[in-house]
Amino acid sequence: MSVSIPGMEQAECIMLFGYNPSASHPIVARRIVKAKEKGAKIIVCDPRVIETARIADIHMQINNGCNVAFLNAFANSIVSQGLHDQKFIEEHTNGFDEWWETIKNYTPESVQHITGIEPEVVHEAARMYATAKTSIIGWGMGVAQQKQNVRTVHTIAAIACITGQIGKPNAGLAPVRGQNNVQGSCDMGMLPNLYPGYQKVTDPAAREKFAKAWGVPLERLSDHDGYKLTDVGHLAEEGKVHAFYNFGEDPLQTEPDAIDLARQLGKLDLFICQDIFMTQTTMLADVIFPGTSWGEHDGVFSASDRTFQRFTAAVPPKGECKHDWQIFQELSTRMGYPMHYDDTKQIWDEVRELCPTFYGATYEKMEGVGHAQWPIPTIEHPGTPDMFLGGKFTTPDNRAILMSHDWEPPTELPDEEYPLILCTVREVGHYSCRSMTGNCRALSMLAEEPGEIHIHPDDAKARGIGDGELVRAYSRRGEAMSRAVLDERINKGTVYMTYQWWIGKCNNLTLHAVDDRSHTPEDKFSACQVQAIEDQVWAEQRLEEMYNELKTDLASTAAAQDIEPGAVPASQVKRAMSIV
Ligand SMILES: Nc1nc2c(c(=O)[nH]1)N[C@H]1C(S)=C(S)[C@@H](COP(=O)(O)OP(=O)(O)OC[C@H]3O[C@@H](n4cnc5c(=O)[nH]c(N)nc54)[C@H](O)[C@@H]3O)O[C@H]1N2
Ligand SMILES: Nc1nc2c(c(=O)[nH]1)N[C@H]1C(S)=C(S)[C@@H](COP(=O)(O)OP(=O)(O)OC[C@H]3O[C@@H](n4cnc5c(=O)[nH]c(N)nc54)[C@H](O)[C@@H]3O)O[C@H]1N2
Ligand SMILES: [Mo]
Repeated sequence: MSVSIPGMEQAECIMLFGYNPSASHPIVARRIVKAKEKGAKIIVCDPRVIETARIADIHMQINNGCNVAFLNAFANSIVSQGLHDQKFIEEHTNGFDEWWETIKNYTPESVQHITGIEPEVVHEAARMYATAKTSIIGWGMGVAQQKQNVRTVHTIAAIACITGQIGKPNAGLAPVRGQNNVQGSCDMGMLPNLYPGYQKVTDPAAREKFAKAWGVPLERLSDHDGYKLTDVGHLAEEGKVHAFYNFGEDPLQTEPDAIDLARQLGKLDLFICQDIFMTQTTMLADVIFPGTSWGEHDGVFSASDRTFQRFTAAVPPKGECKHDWQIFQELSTRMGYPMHYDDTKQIWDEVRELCPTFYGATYEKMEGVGHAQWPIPTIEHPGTPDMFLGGKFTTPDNRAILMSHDWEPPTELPDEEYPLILCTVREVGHYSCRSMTGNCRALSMLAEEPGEIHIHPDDAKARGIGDGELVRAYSRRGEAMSRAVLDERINKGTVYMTYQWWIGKCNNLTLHAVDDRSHTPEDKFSACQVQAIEDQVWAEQRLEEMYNELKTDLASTAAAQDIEPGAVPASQVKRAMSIV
């Protein structure tokens, strides 16, 4: 994020683009409500009538998968109405003319059939965004989980630049992250192309610095980018990846085309999982390392807005569980590279020493409810709520590069056989792979298997589906049982599932198509069909059976693990595969 989350409250205009904070990030949602109370204009651009749409000044219920077409039209409207900031463009950006070469072809009128939005509404929203003193665009998975995700981000950034809605406090870009510490994993270099602190593995100076600090010969540190998570399955299949160490991730629940992925991961020679619960993925593992949970360890989380916060353990670890960092350290030592830290502070201080942007974020500064917001290059530095102030960007000439792209349709469009668009999202009561919230009784009372599929009443009627009935959803890849919710807040022709459910697993249906740069899967768009189930009594019983079977399997794998560590019998693997 270029802005800070508290700063959102001060903005005069907030545009949410494919982000549903009231379900996903209630704390951010509260800031938006407060901004509204202070008089901010709210624009929501989402194919659903999300909660924030109810307090929005303008809600544009765009068609799914139209992002780049819509944003190009929005940018076109800004320039056509003369709302761009000529001075900012001249002083702080490069490439305007080339950018306009693409954008000029996207009038709101010419793409209305793609976006579904009346041109006058686009013009009004463009005026609202461009003329406010400070505007923020917030986006989430409605942008990230699309084929054109990186291109969409370029387009959004260019819109902020041509209007000068960046480079001043409380105006700019708010791409929110997922979990409490997704930002932290990126900050710490858990990316295939970066060391901690956003230092490129391909940068010889960075490589030399880390090799020296870690006391290893230069050639032991890779000089090229590694593989991305979404590549692991097919690389295992092709025999290019033999071992996979999976840390805090349940890909068989959360990666697309999960049935195929289970088959691919079955080809690994060695599969290690490090988790705090049994999951469908740990069931496939040869070795499971039990880690401690957030209540049992301490460390530092980074929020989406680059804020480091310390957290402390509430209770001691149970049984054989170890802290994640201790597991890594012991493993490393046994593999011939002795590693020893006494505590997380020692690790953190090493991070600070090696990452100039984080240097001033000391444990002392983060004592109690203290925090530190990077870039924070010195001990005295107050931290940076707003980046790029004065229009100074992190390019060699400090000028932003304007980038534009043509719109491309999503990979798998609906057709006669699979006439519905499947869009997969979040819900308020459950979390990601549900290993954590699914083990919480209170939350299970709120929502339980097989989860819901939201369908427009017209689409339900055409299929003889009643509200609350169990249905069969299927695609070219697989199927899942789900419970229909008739919902007028979604657009006709699209169904919505959340990806939390094990029996109602939408990732049996989703498509493994990834953006060519980030390799993020296109979870927001694939084609499917939904079918009524005639015998609802049978379906309810079948649901119960499948759920109990899966829970029993998870428990028995855990028990087997106790007796015979590291040796999951082949029968176990087969069973796990038949469940997914
Ligand atoms: N309760 C709960 N909270 C969570 C999570 C959870 O599982 N449960 N998960 C966390 C994680 S990992 C993340 S990444 C965040 C994500 O938080 P969000 O970004 O809010 O995630 P989603 O609900 O997947 O998608 C956001 C919106 O994108 C819209 N959308 C779909 N297709 C399009 C499109 O083509 N264009 C546009 N403009 N919008 C579209 C959807 O209608 C949806 O409202 O939430 C986090 N918070
Ligand atoms: N169809 C569809 N699929 C999606 C999405 C979607 O919108 N649609 N969203 C995607 C997104 S944005 C995300 S971020 C992913 C999330 O997907 P995952 O990362 O797979 O799911 P999580 O539930 O966040 O957590 C993964 C595992 O971490 C474990 N864990 C929790 N705390 C700790 C710890 O301290 N140490 C260790 N070792 N393990 C721990 C949990 O028990 C859990 O099994 O899902 C993606 N999948
Ligand atoms: Mo996420």
